[in-house]
Amino acid sequence: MNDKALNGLELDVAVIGTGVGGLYALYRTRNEMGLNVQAFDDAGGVGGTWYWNRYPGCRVDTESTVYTYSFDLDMFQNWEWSERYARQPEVLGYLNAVADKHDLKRSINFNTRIASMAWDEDDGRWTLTTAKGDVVRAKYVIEAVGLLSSSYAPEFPDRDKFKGDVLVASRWPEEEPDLSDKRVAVVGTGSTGIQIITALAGKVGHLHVLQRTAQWVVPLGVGPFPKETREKIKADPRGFRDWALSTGAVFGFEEATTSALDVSEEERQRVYEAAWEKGNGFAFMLETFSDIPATAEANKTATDFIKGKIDQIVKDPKVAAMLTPSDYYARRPLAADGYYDVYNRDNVTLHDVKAQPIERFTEKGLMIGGTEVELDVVIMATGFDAMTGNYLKIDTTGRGGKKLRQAWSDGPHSYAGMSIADFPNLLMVFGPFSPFTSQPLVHEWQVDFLTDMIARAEEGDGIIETRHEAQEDWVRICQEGMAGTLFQVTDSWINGANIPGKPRTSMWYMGGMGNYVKEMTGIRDDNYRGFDIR
Ligand code: NA7
Repeated sequence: MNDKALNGLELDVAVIGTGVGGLYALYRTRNEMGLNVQAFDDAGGVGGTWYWNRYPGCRVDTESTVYTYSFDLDMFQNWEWSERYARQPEVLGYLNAVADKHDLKRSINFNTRIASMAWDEDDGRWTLTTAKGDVVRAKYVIEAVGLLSSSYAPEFPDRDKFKGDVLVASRWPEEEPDLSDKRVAVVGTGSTGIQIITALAGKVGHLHVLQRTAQWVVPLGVGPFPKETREKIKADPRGFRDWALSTGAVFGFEEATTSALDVSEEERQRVYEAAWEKGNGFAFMLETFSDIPATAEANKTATDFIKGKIDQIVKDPKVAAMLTPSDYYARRPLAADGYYDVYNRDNVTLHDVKAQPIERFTEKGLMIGGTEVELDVVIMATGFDAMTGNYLKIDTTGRGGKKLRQAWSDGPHSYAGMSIADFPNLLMVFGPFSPFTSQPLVHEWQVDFLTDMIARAEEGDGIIETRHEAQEDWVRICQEGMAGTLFQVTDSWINGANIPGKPRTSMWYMGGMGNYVKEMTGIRDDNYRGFDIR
C-alpha cells in the first residue's frame, strides 16, 4: 500500500509493529476475525527485533522449540530449525515465511513510523499520525512495539573527530561490514556484547572489550535441533504448547523447586556442573535450583561456581579478576559458548571502563582513562530503553487529553501488561508488567486474550476501558513480587537502571507464566474483571 492510499484510511484495527507479536495480531484480527486491519512498521520488513539486530553472532538463547508460534499447527510441527538456538537469519527467515504463507505483507506499511496518536472522545476512535504526516483512524490500536527495541547508545564527546566507523549493534547495516584485520572496540557486555565478542574475537585484527560491569556468563550449548523435541511436538503440538505455557519462564524446561541450600555441597556441584555442560543461561539460573534469584545465600552458591569456572578458564589472573562480577547473578542471565576463552587470545584486550572511563573520541580512536586506544571501528552494544521506550516515543493522548508520558511519569502503569486506564481501546502486546518470560508463545497468548476482548466489544459499542483500581492492584502485585527478588536490587534494564534519568521501578509480573495464565483466565471467566467492555 502506498502513502497516498494510507492517508485518510479508516480501520477497525491499527497494529503498530510487525515483529512476533504484531504479525500474529494482524493474522488474528484480519485473517481469522475478518476485521479491516492495517499494520505499520518503522522497519523496511517484518521481524521487529530480528529485522534490526543483524550483528555478528546474533541468535536466540531460548531453544528454537519454544521460540515459535503455535497458531499454525502445520508450521509448529514441521518447521525445520537447523539449530537448537537459531541464528538471526533463520529467525528472520521463519518470520518472513509465516508472513508470506498468511499473506500478511499486503496489509503492512513498512518504513512508516507512527509519531502520535490521540483518542477522539466523540466517536470512540484513535487518530494516528505517521512521521510523514499521514493520518489514519482506527477503532482499536494494538501496540506490538517490542520490549527491547528502543535502541540506546550513549554519545561520547567528539564523535565527529573520529575517522573510523561507529556501528550500533541493534541498527546493524544490512550489508555486512568487513571487519577482518580491523582494530575493533565493543562497548558493552550484555547479551548483545557477549555474542558479538565471541563471534568477532577470531575474525578481527584486534578486539578491545570495553567492559563497565562484568556479568556472569555460562555456555549456551549450541548444536543441532534436538530430534526428540521435534518428535514430542509432532506427537502432541497443543499439549506441548500448553505445557510450555504452564511453566514459569516458557523456556522449554520446568523450573526447579528445590532450594540450593537444601542439598549437599556435592549434589550442588553436580547440578551446576551438569547445567554448565548442557548450557543455556535461563536454565542455569532457574532449572538448577529454585532460589538463585531470590536469596543472597542461594545466589552465592551459583556465583561461586561460575567464579570457579572463570578462574579455571582465564589464564591471566588479573583478567579473570576483571571478568568476575562483584554483584548478584540477577540480571537477565547470559549465555555464550567460549565467552571466557576469548580472553586468552593475544588479539583481545579487556578494559575496565568503570575504573578508567571512556572520555571522548579522538581522530584515531577513543580516549580511555587518559590513554588513547587506536581503533578502526567502535561497536555500541549498549542496550535498550526497555519495556517503556517505544511506547513513550509515540506521543499518545488518551481520555481527557491525558498524555501517556504524564500517566507514566513515575514509571509505567498497566493492567496485566496489556492495557492502560484512561487509554481506551489501546491494547499492548507484552507491555510493562507482563510476565518475565521468553516471548513468542506468550505474545500469542496475549494476542488471543486481547482479540477475544475485541470480539466481545464488537458485540456492543466497541469500547474497552481499564479500571483504575484493577490496574493499580496489578501494579502493586507486580511490585511486591519483584521486591522479593534480587533482580530489583541489581542494576539492569530489568528495573530501568540502565538508562540515565529513567525512574527505577518494577516492570514485570514475577509470578511466572503458569500463574499468569490462571490469573488471566479467571479474569476472563469473571466477565473480564477489571475491564469495562461495552
Ligand atoms: P544490556 O544488557 O543493557 O547491556 C548493555 C551493556 O552496555 C552493559 O554492559 C552496559 O554496562 C553497557 N553500557 C551502557 N552504557 C555504557 C556506557 N556509557 N559506557 C560503557 N558501557 C555502557 O543490553 P543488551 O543489548 O546486551 O541486551 C539487552 C537485551 O536484549 C538482552 O538481555 C536480550 O534479552 C535482548 P552496565 O552494565 O550498564 O555497566
